Formats: sequence, structure tokens, C-alpha cells
Amino acid sequence: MAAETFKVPDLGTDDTVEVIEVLVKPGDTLKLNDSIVVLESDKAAMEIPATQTGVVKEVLVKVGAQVKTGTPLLVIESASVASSAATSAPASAGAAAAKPAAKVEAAPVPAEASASAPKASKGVETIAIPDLGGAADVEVIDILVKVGDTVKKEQGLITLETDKAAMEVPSPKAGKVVAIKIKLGDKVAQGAVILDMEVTSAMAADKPAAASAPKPQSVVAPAAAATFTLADGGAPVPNSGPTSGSVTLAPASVATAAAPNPNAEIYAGPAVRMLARQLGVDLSQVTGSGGKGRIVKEDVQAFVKSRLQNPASAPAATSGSGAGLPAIADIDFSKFGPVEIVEMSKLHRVTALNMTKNWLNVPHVTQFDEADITDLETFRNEQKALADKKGVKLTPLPFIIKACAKALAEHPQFNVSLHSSGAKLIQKKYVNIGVAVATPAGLMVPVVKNADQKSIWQIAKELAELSAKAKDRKLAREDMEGACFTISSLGNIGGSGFTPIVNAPEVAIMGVSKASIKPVWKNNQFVPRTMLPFSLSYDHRAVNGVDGGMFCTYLASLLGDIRLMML
Ligand code: CAO
Repeated sequence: MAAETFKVPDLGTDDTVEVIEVLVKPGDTLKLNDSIVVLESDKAAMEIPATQTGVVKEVLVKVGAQVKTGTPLLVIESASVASSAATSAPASAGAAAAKPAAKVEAAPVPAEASASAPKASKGVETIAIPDLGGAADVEVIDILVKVGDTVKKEQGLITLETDKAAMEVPSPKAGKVVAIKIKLGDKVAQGAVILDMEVTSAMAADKPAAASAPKPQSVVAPAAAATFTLADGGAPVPNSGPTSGSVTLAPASVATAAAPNPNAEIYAGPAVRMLARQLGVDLSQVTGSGGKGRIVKEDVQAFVKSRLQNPASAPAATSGSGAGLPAIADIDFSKFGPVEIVEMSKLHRVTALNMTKNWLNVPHVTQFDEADITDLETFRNEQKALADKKGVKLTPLPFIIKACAKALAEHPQFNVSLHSSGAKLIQKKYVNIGVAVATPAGLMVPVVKNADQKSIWQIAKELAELSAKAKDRKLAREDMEGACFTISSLGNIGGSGFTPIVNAPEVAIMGVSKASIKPVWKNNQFVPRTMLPFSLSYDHRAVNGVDGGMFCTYLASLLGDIRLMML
């Protein structure tokens, strides 16, 4: 047995990175691929796996240490040397990193990619998933760009996630995105086409030889930001050097990227994510104590401890159970007839989790009312010709959005969020209205910003654009942020009332049902009026019943006489 120094493998950069977790201690027996430390740059976090077996004699770094390629990490009494890459890394791998041409190459096009890849037109290149070290069925959890975006070289295009790591795939080129060929939730492997890019000429000119001779369906693999690839099972493994011939991925990025992704705010390394999964902890509920709010293992452990000590206050850890509630048992339905197991989309799972959280956390009250929209409908129908001319579909919904914006301005107690301390309210001075949009993939809630300041035409136009984007899964994170209040409309479907679930941290939501002509007692006789049934669910911690009633009455009066909206 010989003592050997285990060093930081090639990071593909000369920059220093921070040690954010040390996962071993003296005396530990290391197996191949055991994680040793977690390193973090300003772009990503990555685990460094053991490339040899042995017993840890000494740990040479502490949390917070700044390290770079070649920095000694451990002294190991080595049992067997599985790879000399790590111990000899600096010279050979450093040379690899210094060769940018080796980082970009034409990736082989698998049959399915060839079939689906459109013929690249002049100046348009197809960007594909690079070598994932053999990993297949890796899930796309985030799409970070949209058609029309101008992308810089190395800018993240998508985020992939395996059981062990999340990673951004950086762009190998600068250019403009002309088509996205991938969807959230897709399971991908090397060669799958991500997007088509109109590469800026400067970048096109410096294409390396291997990539610059595109065959009809040539694919450009993203450049390596560091020489880590995904091994089977997804653990980042240092490359053995320039001879590997594989294009490598950016290091595992914690999901900090912008997009409609529930994990977007979660800042945690793969080891922490794995621990959370093992313990059934929803990381979105854990407060990070590390730098920049990063969640460390101790935070997960403290979270579990606090939940065990205070089970009554524990929110659901999953969409199906938690909060001290008895779980609903899985049943073998195949005993009763044929069944099929269908994977829920990520969006569906997120929606389910949010619904559970909101249902369990918010003490709901739902008030029902009706608005007489006879005059509104007459007016709306009179505008049809103008609407057609403007190319805008004028449904009752833009009027309802405008009325809600006015009602929120007049009843500011509905335009608040509760602070987690339970002792403060956050009063909002802006009026943004979210609208639930059903899409084949699940429910999305784009937001009409500053609806109080917009005309009904503007709102109608924006609503059409947002709902089209939602249905095409093109909504950006900004399109779904910042709602003060939500409207869920089933008006085109039917029903006479329902109890929508408050979209916390908002405190109220309106449910719109289908308008119909009803006999209404007016001036000592029944007259036919178009009545719109609606409901208002509110958080009874923030809003009392009287206010709920007054809000509904006010809303009904605005919809009954839209001139009031101008006052
Ligand atoms: N009463 C009667 N008719 C109504 C109505 C109402 N409350 N609301 C809409 N309609 C009519 C419209 O006028 C339109 O009829 P015409 O084509 O004859 O003009 C028709 O229903 C279809 O409207 P629409 O659905 O295209 O447009 P919208 O502005 O009402 O709604 C949007 C837009 C994006 C909200 C909708 O397309 C959608 O996705 N609805 C589903 C909402 C949903 O899933 N809610 C979640 C419920 S549970 O959380």
C-alpha cells in the first residue's frame, strides 16, 4: 500500500473554485466514484468522485478553500489505482484544456436525431446534446432560451438532470436561436437535437475543422466548459485527457437557471439533492445556510429534525402525503381490470405539489356571487367588428381582468402576501393579474402585468399572446412571475360555480363560470338577464369574511356597469 495524493482533476479552466462541501474524513474507506468534495464556481457545482480505492489518511482542504486543477485534496493509502488521471491530472489534462479545438467537434448523429434534425440552412447550425458519458434517458428539466434569443458562446441552453446531477448544456457558439427542437420532460441522450442556431459570422468563421465541414445534418456539440463527463448513472467523472475524444459537458449545475422550473430557486449540490431524495425532503422548503443561500447537508438534516419535532407544522413533503396525514395506500388496480401506468409530466407533478401545499397551508373560504353582464355583453358584441379589425378576440375575460384590477386597487387588503413570520403583511403597490391557462402539458399561470394601467384592448391582446405562448410551452419565467391575484376561468366550459384553490403566496383567486340568460326579478317583473356566476376563494388569515363579501359585491357592480371601471 502506497500513500498517494489525490488532486483536483482538470476543471478546464485556470480559475479557482470554492470547496463547498468535504464529503470524506480521515479513516474513511473510499470506493470508486465515491464523492470526495463538492466544488463550486459562480456557474455550477460539481462533485469530485474518487478514481481510486483506498483509505483516506489526510484531508488537505477545508470548506471555503479555493482550489484549482491540480490542487492536492487528499492523501490516500491506495489499495488499487483505478485511474491515474486524478493523480497525474495537471500536466496531461491541463494540456487538454488548453486546446479549445478539442472541445468542439461534430458529434455522431444517432438515427433518431438524423431523422428529426432539419436540414441546416446556410448559416444555421444544429446544436445537439454532447457526449453524456453513455448516460441515456436524461431528463430535460429546463429550457433556458427561446426562439429569437441572441445567445452568447457558453451561455446555458438547457438543463439536464439525472438522479445524481443537474447540469447546464452550454452553447458552443454565439448566435440567434431560430428553432427549439426539445421539450421540457424529454428524455435525451447524446446527439439529440437541442435547437437550430443562426450562428454569428464571426463565430462561424472560427469554427474548428472537425465541425466546419457540416454534412447535410451535421451536428455541433456544445463546447466543454470543464472536462467532466457524465458517467453511467450520472456522476461527473474527470476525463482522462485529450485522448478521450469525447466532447464534455459543463459541470453539474445546480438548478439556478431562469425558466418555468420549480427547482429554479433551489441552490444545492448533487450530494445534497441525493440526501434530500433519500429522506423525502422537498428542497424548495429548505432554507440554505451556505453562501448565496446554498443548501448544505446540515440544512436538510436540520429540516428533517425540525419536522420530526413539530409534525403538526410540517407541510407535505410530496404531493401525496405528509403533514402528519395518513398516506393514501397504493392499490394494485390490475386486480380489478386492465390498467396502464402513465408518467406524470414534470409540470403536472409540480402543479400537484403546489396544489397540496396551498390546500394544506391556506385556510380557504369561498364566496359565491353572480354579476349581471347583460350590458357588458351588449357592449362587447358591439365591438366585434372593431375587434376583428384589430385582430383581437374580445371575450368577457379581459373585462373581468380589468374589473379585478380595479377591485384590487379599491380593496388593497386583497393585494397582499403573508410574511412567513406570521406577523407581517406585504402590501403590494402594483396590480398584476395571473390567468390560469390549461395546456396539454398541464396548468400554467401567465401574468398580465400592471393590468390596472392597461386598456381592455391591450389586456385582450396580451392575454391572447400569453395563452398562445403557454399552449406552445414558450412562456418565459418572467411571464409567470409576480401575480398579485389569479383568475381561473371555466367560462368557456360550463358549470355554475367552483372553489378555486388560492395560488399562495397570493391571498385570493377568482373562479369564473359560464354566463347564461336567466330570469331576474327587476322592477316588479322577471326579465331575461345574462348572469355570470363567479366565486372568490381567499386566505382567511389575510382577509375577513366581510371584506370577501364586499370584494365580490364590488366586482359584480363593476361587471354590471363597466362605466364604473373608469371612475
Ligand atoms: N361565459 C360564457 N362564455 C364565455 C365565458 C363565460 N364566462 N368566458 C368565455 N366564454 C366564451 C368566449 O366568449 C368564447 O366564445 P366566442 O368564441 O363565441 O366568443 C369562448 O367561450 C371561448 O373563449 P376562450 O376560452 O377562447 O377565451 P377566454 O378569454 O375566455 O379564455 C383562456 C382564455 C386562456 C383562459 C382559456 O383559453 C383557457 O385556457 N381556459 C381554461 C382555464 C383553466 O384551465 N382554468 C383552470 C381551472 S382549475 O384550476
